[in-house]
Amino acid sequence: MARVLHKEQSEIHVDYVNAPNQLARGSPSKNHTGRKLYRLVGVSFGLLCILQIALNISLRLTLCETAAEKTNKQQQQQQKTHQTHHRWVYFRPSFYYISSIKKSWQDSRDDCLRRGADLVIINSREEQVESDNVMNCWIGLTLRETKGEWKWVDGTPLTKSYWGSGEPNDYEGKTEDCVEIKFHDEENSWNDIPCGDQNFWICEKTVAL
Ligand code: GN1
Ligand code: CA
Repeated sequence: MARVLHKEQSEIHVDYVNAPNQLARGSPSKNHTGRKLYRLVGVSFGLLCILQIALNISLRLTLCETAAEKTNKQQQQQQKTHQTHHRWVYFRPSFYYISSIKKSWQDSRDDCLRRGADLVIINSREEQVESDNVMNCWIGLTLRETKGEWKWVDGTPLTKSYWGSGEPNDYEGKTEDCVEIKFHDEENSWNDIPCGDQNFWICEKTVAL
């Protein structure tokens, strides 16, 4: 193998004959590569740590957000439930809801049905007196599709009635097939009016307590 070509080179370059010994001790270039490798491993590890921390933070933030969203949703649901129930009043044995807007008889009934109730059926004097605190409210009594017989929304026929004076009268030849409580504070307070008229309404929900 090449020993030394020039004198200068012999001063500068390593004698290959001695190379195995030098390798055993570890050459400077090998040391350099090793350091590079250590540095690379170190940097990679550092990067991995940073990535892990970032992941942890983002995961925690997401979980916190999800928990906050859940609490928010629960609160909204509670609020909604409260809003839908706070206008119900209890009068044994039922809960009553008095609307704050007006609708036709059928639309009013549909609203009650959506609330798990139906238009009020008055089957006691107490119930009539209690319902009489309102004016112009639909009740669950109709002639519609009943072959001329007054019937409650549960299909039972009318036995005890509380018609106002002169009612029912199909006023001025109009078809007045639905019933409202018309006269405030009078026991005989019912009036027949056209089912398409706009009125407030009373829903009744019977619940076993
Ligand atoms: C009449 O005038 P008013 O609205 O109080 C009528 C009722 C009718 C109603 C129709 C004594 O009541 O029977 O259903 O119009 N009252 C009388 O709008 O005839
Ligand atoms: Ca009438």
